[in-house]
Amino acid sequence: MKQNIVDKILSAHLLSGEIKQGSEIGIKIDQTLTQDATGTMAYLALEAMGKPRVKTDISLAYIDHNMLQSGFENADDHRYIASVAKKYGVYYSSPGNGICHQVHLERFAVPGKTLIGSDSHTPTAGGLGMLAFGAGGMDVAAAMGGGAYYIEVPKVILVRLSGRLSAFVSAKDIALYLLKILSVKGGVGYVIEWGGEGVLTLSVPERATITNMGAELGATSSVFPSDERSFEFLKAQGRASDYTALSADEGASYDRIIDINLSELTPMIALPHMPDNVVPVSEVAGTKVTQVCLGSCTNSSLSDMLKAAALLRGKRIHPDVSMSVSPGSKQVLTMLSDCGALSDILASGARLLECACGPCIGMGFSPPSHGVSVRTFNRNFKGRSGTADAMVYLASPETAVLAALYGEITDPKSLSDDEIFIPYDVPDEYKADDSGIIAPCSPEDAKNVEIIRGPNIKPLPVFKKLPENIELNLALAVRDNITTDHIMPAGAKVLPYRSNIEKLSEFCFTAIDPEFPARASMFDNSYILAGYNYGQGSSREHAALVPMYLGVRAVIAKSFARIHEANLINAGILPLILKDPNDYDKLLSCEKINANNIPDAIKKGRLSIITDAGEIELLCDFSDRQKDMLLAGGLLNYIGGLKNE
Ligand code: MIC
Ligand code: SF4
Repeated sequence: MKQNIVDKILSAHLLSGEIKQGSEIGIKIDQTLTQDATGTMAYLALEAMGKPRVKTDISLAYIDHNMLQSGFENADDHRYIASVAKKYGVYYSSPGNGICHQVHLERFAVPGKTLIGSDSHTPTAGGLGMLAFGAGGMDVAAAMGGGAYYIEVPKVILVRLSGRLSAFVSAKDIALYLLKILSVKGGVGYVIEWGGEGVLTLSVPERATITNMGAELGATSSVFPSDERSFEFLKAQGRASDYTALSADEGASYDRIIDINLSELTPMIALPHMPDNVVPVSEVAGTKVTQVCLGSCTNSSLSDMLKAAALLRGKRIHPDVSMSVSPGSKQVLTMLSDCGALSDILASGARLLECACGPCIGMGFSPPSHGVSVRTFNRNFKGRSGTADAMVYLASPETAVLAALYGEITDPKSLSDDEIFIPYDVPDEYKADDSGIIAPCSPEDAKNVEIIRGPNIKPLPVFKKLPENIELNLALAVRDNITTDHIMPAGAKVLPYRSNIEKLSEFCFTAIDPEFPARASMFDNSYILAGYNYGQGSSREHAALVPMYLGVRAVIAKSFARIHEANLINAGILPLILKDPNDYDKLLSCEKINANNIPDAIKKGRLSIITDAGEIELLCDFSDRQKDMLLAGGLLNYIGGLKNE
C-alpha cells in the first residue's frame, strides 16, 4: 500500500491498536522533552510511577520558560528538575541554553523518529521530519518510563506547495495564511503533512516555523519530508549521521489536499486576539505601534535573526517603539555575536533579552496600557502578554522589524527599490557547543543522587474516583475557543506557582471571572459548561489539575481540543460532549445537574443527565484505556492499579 509520511512513521512505531482512522493506537516514543513550566509536574508524576530510569533513546529537560527568578520559586524548580534529571537518566539543558524547540531542532531532532513533549509546540521538530506531539506532563512521564503514547489515528491533510516565496514574504506568512484558511480548530483530528516541489525552496528553520504554528490550528502534529535540505541542516550542525531520507510514496492518499502557490503569497498578520484572525499586512498598514518583539520558538532561528539584523543595520528604531530581541538559543546568540550582526541589532536601539520564551509567555516585557505590540510569536490570546488591554499582532520578522523602524505597521511589499538591505549569509556550519547540556549520572550512581525539593514544590494533588451518582453545580459557563491561558493563566505573577497546585488555584479562570476560585470551592462537586474547541492552546495539564483540585468533576462542551481532552481524562475529569449542541442554552439556565450510574455510562459511551430543563444526552465515547482510566480516577491511579495487578 502506498504510504504518506505519517503512515510510515506511525506504522514503524505501532505498539498497540490498528491504524484505522478514529481508533486509538499506542506508539513507541523515541525521544521526550519537557520544559520547566510543565516539567515539575511531569517529574513528580515520573517519581510517582516508580520507574528507576527513563527508557527512551534520549529524554531532555529544558529550562526556558520560568526564567525571571524574582523569588526562590523558579530557581527551586530548576534545581529540582536538575536533580531528578540526573537521577532518572534525563539530559538537562541549563537556563540560558535556549528555547526547548529551537535547541531540540538544532541538536537532537532526528528524521523518522517520534518525540513527545510537555509543550504544545513540540511538533516544531516536524520541520526535520520527526513525528512530534505536544502532550500533558503525565503522558510524557509515562513515555519516559517506556510506556506507549496513545493517540487517535489522525486524518492527514497534505499541504502541497508550489512556486517560491518572493522577497519579504516568509515562512511565517505561510503559517498565518493556513490559519486564515483553516482557523484555530481546523486542524483538530489532523496531522498536516507538507509536500510538493515548493518544499525544497524552504530551509529547515523555515519549515520549523511552519510546523510550530500547526499547534495554533489544533493539529495533532505537522511534518515535512526529510530531503537534501534536511541533510544540509544536519550536516551544518555536525549531525550528518542522523540523516535519513523520508518522503511520501508516489500516489499516497490524503483526506484533504490544500494547494498553496508560494509565489502568490503576500505578507500576513494576525490581529488581536486570535492567531487565526489573519489579514494581509496591507489592510492594517499605518496602525501605530508601541512595542515590537522578535523571538519565541516560532521565529528565533539564526536565519530569522540575521534577516532582522540586516534590516536594522545602520538604522535606529522609531522613538515611540520599544523593541525586544530574544535569540532562540545560545548557538544563535553566539553566532550573531561572532558575525557582527548582534552589533547591528544593538546599535538600532533594540533591547536584547536572554535566550528564552520571555515575553511570549508574559515573563516580562509586557506592553503599556492599550499598547499595540507586533510580535513574531505564535499566540496573541487576550492578556497573555501580561497587559490585559494590550493589542497583540502576530507577524513575520520582516513585518515586525519594519513596524519597529517606522513606528507603524508597514507592508514590506510597499518598500521602495532604493531601500536596499544587504542580507547576511547563513553560514554553512553552525557552532555546536553542547556544554550547557548536562548528562545524567550512570545508573549505578543514581542511587546516591538526592532529589532537592524547595518549599514551593508541593506533592501532586489527590486524584479521586468518580462516584456512582453525582450532583454537579454549574461552576462556570464559557463560550467557544476557550484557551488554557483563560483556564490557567501564565505570566510572571502566576508561573512561579506551577509546582504548587493549591496556590495556583487562586488564579484559575480569573481572567474570565475573578470569583471562580471562591465559587468552585463552595461546591462539593461542580462542572464547567463550554462551547466548541474547549482547552485550545497550551499543553499545560495545570488547566485540568487545578479545576480538579477545586472540585470540577466534568466539563460539558460542544467539542474539545486534543491535548486538553487527554489532560482532563488523565486528571480523572469527565470530558462530555453535548449530543445536541443546542442543549448548551438549556444548561445555561440550570444551576445543578444530576448524573447517575456513571461507571455504566462511561462503559456505554453515553450519559443522560437530569436537569430542570429535562433529560440531556451527552457523549463520552472513549477508548477502553481511557474508560479504565476515568473509572480509576485518572492516569496515576490507573498506572498504580496496573502495577498492582
Ligand atoms: C505556551 O506557549 O502556552 C506554553 C507556555 O509554552 C505552553 C506550556 C505551558 O503552559 O507551560 C504550551 O504551549 O504548551
Ligand atoms: Fe515558549 Fe512561547 Fe514557544 Fe510556548 S510558544 S514554548 S512560551 S516561546
